[in-house]
Amino acid sequence: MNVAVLSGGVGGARFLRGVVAVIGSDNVSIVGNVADDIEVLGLRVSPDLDSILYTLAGLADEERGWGRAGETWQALETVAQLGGESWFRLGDRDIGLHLVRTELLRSRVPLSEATERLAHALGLGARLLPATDDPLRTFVETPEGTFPFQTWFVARGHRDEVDAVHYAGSPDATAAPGVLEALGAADVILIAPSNPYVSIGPILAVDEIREALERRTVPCVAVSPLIGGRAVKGPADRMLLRIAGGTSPAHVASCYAGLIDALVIDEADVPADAPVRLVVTRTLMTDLEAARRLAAAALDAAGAPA
Ligand code: FO1
Repeated sequence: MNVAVLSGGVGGARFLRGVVAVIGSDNVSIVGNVADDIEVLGLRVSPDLDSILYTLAGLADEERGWGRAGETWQALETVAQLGGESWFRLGDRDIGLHLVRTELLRSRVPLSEATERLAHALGLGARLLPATDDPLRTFVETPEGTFPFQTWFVARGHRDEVDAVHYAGSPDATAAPGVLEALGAADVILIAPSNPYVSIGPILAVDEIREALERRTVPCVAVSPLIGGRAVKGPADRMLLRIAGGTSPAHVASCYAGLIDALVIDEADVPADAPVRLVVTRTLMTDLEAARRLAAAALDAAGAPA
């Protein structure tokens, strides 16, 4: 069975670990968000792809939610001492990966190929595909102004309410090599429990990818990132409240209108009045076993034997 998963960073990466635990890594293709990528200190950082790489390679700092475990910060301390840009915290080990990626991109290797090389070097079995090789960046519109994603998220601590999100570059972005093939070959498509606006939204803003989901002939199941209407981490609940008007399963499902056949929700959410079939289970991924159970529930909701 081939499974394609659309995924953002932290929550998505944990879910992916569960998917891989259920069906093995060889048949899993991941379409990752690149719209929160950022250039820092001349280095190209792809936070969501890196969260997936580190998590599936067993290198992630689970507690912090981003970057590598056992990280040290000497390079960044030096940067700060010298008056360089240090608001976006890059650890020493993490910098090693960004150096390799940046060098590859500078020598005109596309992001998809650079990611494949990094994934191979880290021993990933699953295929990790950036949604696009083209420039695609999330901007958030707030009462304080419009900000690039990481300025709002990290520098401003995502405190500003968000009125709208837009994805610069989306009209011209095409799916990266392998993405449409992976979606076309999938027996099941899953949408990880990631933020619908800033993690999955940019992937779906690539027309070819959205159209592939609209045209799908196989089940597509999303997992809600909310538990009892609240985000486990991050601003998804506040964004849904302000942009979609609420945090019920129906509001989450509305983000994926026409694209999903079922939504997996938590026991703490009320399964009423949603435009798609709702499947209730425990969605908090406290450990690998919980992630495995959630992945199995999502696959089951798609009618795929786990
Ligand atoms: N998140 C923070 O809140 N502060 C940081 O300084 C920070 C640095 C960082 C460096 C590399 C990386 O891969 C991720 C990093 N993140 C940081 C997380 C990241 O900005 C967000 O969690 C994702 O972009 C949201 O999907």
